Amino acid sequence: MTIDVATGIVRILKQEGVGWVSTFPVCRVNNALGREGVPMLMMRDDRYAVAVADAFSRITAGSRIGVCTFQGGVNAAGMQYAYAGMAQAYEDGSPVLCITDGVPAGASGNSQYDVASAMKTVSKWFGYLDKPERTPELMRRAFTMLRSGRPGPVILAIPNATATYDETADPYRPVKGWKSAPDPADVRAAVDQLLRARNPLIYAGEGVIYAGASEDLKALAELVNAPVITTLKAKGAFPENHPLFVGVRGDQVAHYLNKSDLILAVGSSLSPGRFSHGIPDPAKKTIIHCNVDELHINKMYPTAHAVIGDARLTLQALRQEVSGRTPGAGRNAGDVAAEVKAARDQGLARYRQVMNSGETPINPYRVYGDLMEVLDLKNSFVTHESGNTRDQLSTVFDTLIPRGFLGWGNVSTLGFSLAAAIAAKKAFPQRATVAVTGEAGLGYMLGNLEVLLREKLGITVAHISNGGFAGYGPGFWGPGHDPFTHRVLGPDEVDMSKVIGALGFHTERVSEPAEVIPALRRALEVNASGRPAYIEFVCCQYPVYGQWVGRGEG
Ligand SMILES: Cc1ncc(C[n+]2csc(CCOP(=O)(O)OP(=O)(O)O)c2C)c(N)n1
Ligand SMILES: [Mg+2]
Repeated sequence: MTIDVATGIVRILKQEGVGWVSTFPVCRVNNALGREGVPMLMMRDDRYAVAVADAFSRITAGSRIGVCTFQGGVNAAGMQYAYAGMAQAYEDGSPVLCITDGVPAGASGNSQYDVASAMKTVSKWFGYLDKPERTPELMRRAFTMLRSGRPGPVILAIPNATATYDETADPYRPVKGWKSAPDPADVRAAVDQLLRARNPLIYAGEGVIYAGASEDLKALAELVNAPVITTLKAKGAFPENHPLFVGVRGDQVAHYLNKSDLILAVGSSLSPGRFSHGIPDPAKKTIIHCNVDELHINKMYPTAHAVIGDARLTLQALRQEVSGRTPGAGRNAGDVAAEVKAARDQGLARYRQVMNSGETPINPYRVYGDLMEVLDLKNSFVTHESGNTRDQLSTVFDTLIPRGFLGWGNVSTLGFSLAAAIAAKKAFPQRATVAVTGEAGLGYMLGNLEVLLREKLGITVAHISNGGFAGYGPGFWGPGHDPFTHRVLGPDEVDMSKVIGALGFHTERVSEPAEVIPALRRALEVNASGRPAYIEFVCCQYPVYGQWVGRGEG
């Protein structure tokens, strides 16, 4: 059977279980998506087309691959705008598939912007379909890259979507994806050190979530009786009501990072970027680094022992080795759980206090505390924005299931929370879904709010409305830092609930702390029937949250 390239790609996507594709027009593959009956989620700009697909891959831990299309080729306007989304997916290692038009043969060098070189900087793999017969080959490679090894975006450029080939010549079979198990000698060496350590700390990264290894992480932590911290992106990899859970950030996390003599890092790059901890006094600690590949080994800190392989297989091997060495009993280390509880209680005390605050304007922690009370934390999804909402929620929000909360951003691009909430609704339609944002994130989202109405996505946008970029307030980062770029029109000047209400959202404006819970309940109830909601919480600026440790200035 002779078919055109676009149709071939779409049929392969169907074979790979792709149920919908996010897009911003125009991309020639879209015609075949329409003809073949694959729903398109049309966003209102190209960056969000990428971000929704990216977030879908993250939220489903790569078990369902998010796919997007956008404009490319000679008129790469869409791609230039989508670049921000791809850069973010690349930065955070998200296995998203981006399909775009390629520059046709004979047209290279026509525009200033060079598609191939730009795309190579933001992808794990960039494929250019230079011959229609290669459609199955490139799709196989794409899904191999997406489902195996270190996750990252794959970009395919299709220069001629209407060229034809024989579909039966190289029949496509879905790609399974492969995992690697660690070298047993490395596992033994790691466990030697682990059992010798006085104060080991488990440092869990997002690789644990991608590997579906949360249960194994819990079992290992219990076996070695060691406290656990997670990165922002791994928040939820370990149940945050577990007695061994220390936190993502906060004084108690700093305490354990400082106190530890051994760090067992699993599924984390250990890169002290903008939004993660560094390792304080690394030369005085033994760092055991379990990662899916070598890219991050010996990167910022000397690795004492690397254990290279899939996080789940690694954790299982470590468990087995520890059990074997300690006749099933694990590591006897005293009452670690009681120490963790005391440290957590102390570290969280000042936040717990403001979670009950009756002050006006409302303290943002009051909103977070009330949100935790209203939501079923085992059947909901919350995400933050760039700014104080990230810093505050990652300090106090209790996440009980993997991806009950999406932490994101090695660097964090404003506006992603809306994309994350949309993707969460697509992934788990039954879960209450809340994006918490400040005014900067809201500004990025505004054009895309229409999508929620059109697609009947019952999501609540909770706006911590504080009239400015609170983290950039005068003097917050010391004299001279950004005090000139922090004020925007706030709740006294603009009523965003009216603005967004006029679009068709259920909206409320809440100024009284006692109204936070009832307003959230009303919003979630409206969401259940597919209507989006926006709540403006009139809040004070309160740039107080747990700090990142061991990174110096910056
Ligand atoms: C695309 C992008 N540009 C710039 C930034 C830098 N940035 C981070 S937070 C922020 C302002 C946040 O202010 P707001 O949304 O009001 O949140 P608040 O901290 O007041 O709660 C800015 C400009 C960013 N994260 N992403
Ligand atoms: Mg603000």
